[in-house]
Amino acid sequence: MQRLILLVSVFCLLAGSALAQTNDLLITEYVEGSGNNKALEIYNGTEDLINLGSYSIERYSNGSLTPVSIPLDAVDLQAGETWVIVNPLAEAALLALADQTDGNINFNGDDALVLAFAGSQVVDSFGRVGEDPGDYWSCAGGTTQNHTLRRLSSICEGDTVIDDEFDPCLEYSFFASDVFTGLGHHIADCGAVGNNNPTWGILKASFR
Ligand SMILES: [Ca+2]
Ligand SMILES: [Ca+2]
Ligand SMILES: [Ca+2]
Repeated sequence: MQRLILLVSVFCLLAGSALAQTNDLLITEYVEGSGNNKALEIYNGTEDLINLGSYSIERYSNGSLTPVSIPLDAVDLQAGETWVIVNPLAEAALLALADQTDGNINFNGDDALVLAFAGSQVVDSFGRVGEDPGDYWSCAGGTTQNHTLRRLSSICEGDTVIDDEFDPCLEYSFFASDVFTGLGHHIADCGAVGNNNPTWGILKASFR
C-alpha cells in the first residue's frame, strides 16, 4: 500500500511538472501599435534554462522571401520567463518593458515573423511567409495591425509551417492598440504536452 501511495505521489509530481512545459521557445505576444510602438515577447515554457544566443527573429516583410535577421541577445532565459524585444523609438511606457531593443522590430501588420534557431531551424512563426496580405492578416477577432495579440495559454508548440494559411484567431487573443499590460509574463497550460518528453517516458516505464 505504501508503495502504491508513493507511486501515486510520484505520478502527481511528474504530471504536475509536465503541465507548464512547451517544447521550445514560443512567440507569446505581438504588439503592433501606434507610431513605433512595436514589440514581441518570447517565452521559455520549457523546464530548462535556454541561452538565447542561437535564436533570432527573421522578419519577412510584405510577402518577401528574403528575411531581415534580428539576433536575440546571448543571455540565459530561465524556465517560465519571457524576453521582450522593443523598437528603440517606441514610447517610454513600452520601452520600460524592454529586455532588448532593435530597430528592425518595425513590422506594420503585413510582415511575417519567424523565430529561428541557428538561423534556419524554424521554432515558431507568425503570419505567412511569402504572402503579402494587403495591410494585415485578419479573422473574426481582429487584425494584425493596430492591435496587441496574445498567444492563447493552450498553445504549447510553435507554428513551424511558415508558408501555410495564417488564421490568427486559432492561436491568439486580440487586444486594442497600445495595450502593453501582458508584456513580461506568460503562462502556458500544457497538460497535453509530454509524449516525447523525458518525464513522460519515465512515467510510462514505471507502469510497464
Ligand atoms: Ca510591412
Ligand atoms: Ca503556419
Ligand atoms: Ca505576455
